[in-house]
Amino acid sequence: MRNESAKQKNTENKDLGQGIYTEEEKMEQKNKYSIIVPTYNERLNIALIVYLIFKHLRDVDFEIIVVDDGSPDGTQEVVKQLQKLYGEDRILLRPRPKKLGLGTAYIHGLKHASGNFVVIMDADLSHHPKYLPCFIKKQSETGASIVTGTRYVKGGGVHGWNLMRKLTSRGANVLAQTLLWPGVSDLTGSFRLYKKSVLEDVISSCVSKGYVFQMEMIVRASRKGYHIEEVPITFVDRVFGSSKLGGSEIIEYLKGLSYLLVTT
Ligand SMILES: Nc1nc2c(ncn2[C@@H]2O[C@H](COP(=O)(O)OP(=O)(O)O)[C@@H](O)[C@H]2O)c(=O)[nH]1
Ligand SMILES: [Mg+2]
Repeated sequence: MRNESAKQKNTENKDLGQGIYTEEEKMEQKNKYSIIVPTYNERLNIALIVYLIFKHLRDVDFEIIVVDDGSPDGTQEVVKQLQKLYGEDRILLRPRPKKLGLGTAYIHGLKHASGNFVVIMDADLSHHPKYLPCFIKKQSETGASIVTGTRYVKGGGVHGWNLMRKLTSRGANVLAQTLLWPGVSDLTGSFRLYKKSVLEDVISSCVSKGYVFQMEMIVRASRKGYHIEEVPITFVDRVFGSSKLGGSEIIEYLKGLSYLLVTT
């Protein structure tokens, strides 16, 4: 009973703006999310993704770190415009001179992150910012070290891929599942939220550079015993620009998989 009325009083006080919060709520308010977005030729997508992040993360402290690898399409010019609009403290542009690959782009972005949580997501809208609140909620409910978006459970899926691409992705995932047993349903996805310290730890033990990086990260995290939770997401194929996934990446993936198999 006493608890009940204390709770009620607490709510009333908050309504009056007197700022009395529970310990848990205080923690949530102190959290800051650094959203790392690697870009290569994303001029047509970057403004939209930034707009959507701001739209969906209203009561959250966050910064967006764009790691652009000297995109010839002028992505950085658009980012500079966005900085004028939203502020340089909310949109950080941390470019590199040339295309150096995704794995090192994350490491580079992470160096500039000031949040205690880091989100990694693609710029091409395949990872919709509407899911960000679900990631944050799942993390705060479970205390997980990593929350990963998954296409392969109920409620998740893939939209806009042809059969070949679906089979490639599914095949890559099933192959890795059977060989590595990581206890996570989507290994090759890259829409994830990490505690910053966990990301720093896991990233420093990863060796791969290309697409296999995503898988290496989650397999190593799982081997290290970190608490990983999943949220279902629908992955929508990019509308603007083109994917950088090609035959050579598939070969690299298979090489990476074999490597993980013998080293983890
Ligand atoms: N900085 C940087 N970003 C990259 C590089 N390669 C791909 N990206 C970005 O990484 C994200 C995923 O790449 P994408 O081509 O969409 O891969 P897919 O979704 O697997 O087809 C997108 O935001 C790309 O712009 C790179 O070498 N450097
Ligand atoms: Mg993509």
